[in-house]
This record gives sequence, C-alpha cells and structure tokens, in this order.
Amino acid sequence: MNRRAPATISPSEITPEAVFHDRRRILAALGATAIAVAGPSASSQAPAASTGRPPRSPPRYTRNTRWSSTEPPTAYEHVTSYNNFYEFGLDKPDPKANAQRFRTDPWSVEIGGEAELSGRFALEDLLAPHALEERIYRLRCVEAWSMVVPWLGLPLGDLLRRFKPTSKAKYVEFTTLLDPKQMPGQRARVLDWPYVEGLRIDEAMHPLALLVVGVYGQWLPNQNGAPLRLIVPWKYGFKSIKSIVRIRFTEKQPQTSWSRSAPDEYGFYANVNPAVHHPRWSQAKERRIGTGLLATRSDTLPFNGYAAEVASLYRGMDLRRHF
Ligand SMILES: Nc1nc2c(c(=O)[nH]1)N[C@H]1C(S)=C(S)[C@@H](COP(=O)(O)O)O[C@H]1N2
Ligand SMILES: [Mo]
Repeated sequence: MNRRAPATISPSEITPEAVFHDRRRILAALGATAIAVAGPSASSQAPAASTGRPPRSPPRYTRNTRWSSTEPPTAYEHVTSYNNFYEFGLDKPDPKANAQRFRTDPWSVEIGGEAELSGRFALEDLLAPHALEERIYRLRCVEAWSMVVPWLGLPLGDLLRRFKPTSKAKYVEFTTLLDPKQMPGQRARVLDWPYVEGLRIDEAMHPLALLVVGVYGQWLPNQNGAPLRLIVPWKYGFKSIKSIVRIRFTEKQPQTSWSRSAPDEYGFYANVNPAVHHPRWSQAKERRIGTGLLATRSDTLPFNGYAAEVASLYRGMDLRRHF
C-alpha cells in the first residue's frame, strides 16, 4: 500500500480500486491538492510530480465498436479544416488558420459546484485514471451539415462521478477559456464570452456523452477544441463546447451562450430534431461535409440517429417547447 502523505496524492492516482479501499484518505488528498494548487501564491498549476503531458506522446486507446457508427468517417482534412470555433473567427477555415499558436499546455480544469470534491486539476492528472476510447460519432451542426468523426475520449460521466455530485447537482455547466490575447474572436462581441454550455445531469451521465481529447488517433488539433472538449452526438454541434477550463455542477439550468444571445434560435436542449426547424432554415435535411458538390442531402434523423439510446431521457417532454 502507498505510504505517502495524503497531500502528495494527485487525482491521477485515484483508480476505482483506490477509491474503494481508501475513500477517506482520497477525499483528504483531493481537498489538499485543490487548496495547494488554487491558492493565490501558486504560480504554476501543475503538480511537481506530474508525468508527461498528453501532447508529448501519442495517445493510447482502444476502439469502442459498441458505441460507434458504422458510417465511413469524414476525411481528416475536412474534420480539421472546416470548423466552428468562434473564438478564432467566424468562417470555417478561420480556426485552423488562427489557432495554430494557441497554447494548450499547461492546461488545468476547475471542477466544483454541487459536488463533494472540487478543485483545480492539471489536465494530465484529471485524465490519468481513465482509459481512452475511439468512438465514431456523427457531428451534426445546426447549420445543417454533418460529419462522421473518429473521436478519442472518455465517457463524461466516468469523470464527473469521481467528484461525487450531490443531490442538488441537477445540471452541469461547461466554460471555455477566456483569453482575448490568444483568441482574437473574443475581442469582438459576437457572443458574451466566455462560451458557456450545459447539460442536464442525466444527459451528462449518459454513456454516449464523451469528453474528447483526440481525433483520428492523435491529440486534438487546436481548431477542434484542444486540449479538452465535449461531444454530445445526439445534439446540435454548438452543445459540444471546446477548450474547456471549468466544469460546475449546478442546481439551476445554466445560462448558455447561444441560448442567451438568440433564445428563439438556440434552445438549451438542442436535440437534433428534423421536425423542429431553426427559424431561418429547415433542419429536415443535412449535407455531409467532404462528399462533394454532387452529394445528395440526406434526411436528418431524430436525435441524430441515437434515438434508441437517448429518447427515454426526454419522455413526457414537449420537444417543440424544449427545443
Ligand atoms: N468554445 C466553442 N466551442 C464550440 C464552438 C465555438 O464557437 N466555441 N462551436 C460549436 C459548434 S457550432 C460546432 S458545430 C462544433 C464544431 O466542432 P468541430 O469544429 O470540431 O467540427 O463546435 C462547437 N463548440
Ligand atoms: Mo454548429
């Protein structure tokens, strides 16, 4: 058994077995880590003992076929050059052009709110206990285009559960980095920065909700939301927030950026729904990126094709009202 003082234990050492065998020691350790790192005198957020950061060695992962689409993936070139990431510009090629020098290392994530554990954690410590999976998911943008992407990530719920959300945790709020020096798009008031998104707690705990760190077997390129983003495959792409620095468990439904800026166009739920249109265009069809000009538009599926897995989350809800 590990005899080190609790204060030196980082979250990366918290394996499920460790939690089972020594829960109290780990509670103390997480608390101690959080205080030590979040204190005003802490100049660096990375614990001294931390091992290599994600970008330095290629990711290791296993392929998850159970949760993967069988459609052919969109080419890497398209996935990484046709992007929405307004912090780096409004046009699809802008994020690739403008995010190349964005610094994602060191990176830390603050986790808190209605949970027993909280604190600020170096990304590699946060990820260390988790095995990465490759899952082929569709990304369906509200602008009526879609892609099929081999993402690398971990189930969001697996990470969230380690923080022991309380019974008051009804929602989870996610926030992107605010750094206008590095993110030129934040110098214009396109949105009320930083970008904020949210999920109901049961949506966040659903095994399809993925915290993504890579794509096509590599760590995420900056334009795709490095170093940590969400992918919620049954919702429109704007829910899949990029470059996350904060995760909070909340009792009230979070105020999300898009639903605040245009509440008639972007709802909180944003489940892909071919029957509920954006006020300015239809959602009935979609265009698959990279398939050329002759590509036919195909029918958009309810919940982006994941209805069998997720429709039960919304039983009894009027999905026209909760769009
Ligand atoms: N922080 C942040 N996250 C974001 C966005 C953004 O502008 N800023 N755009 C969203 C939208 S509208 C889509 S469609 C997806 C696009 O992800 P991709 O560029 O990896 O395809 O990211 C989402 N996440
Ligand atoms: Mo989007």
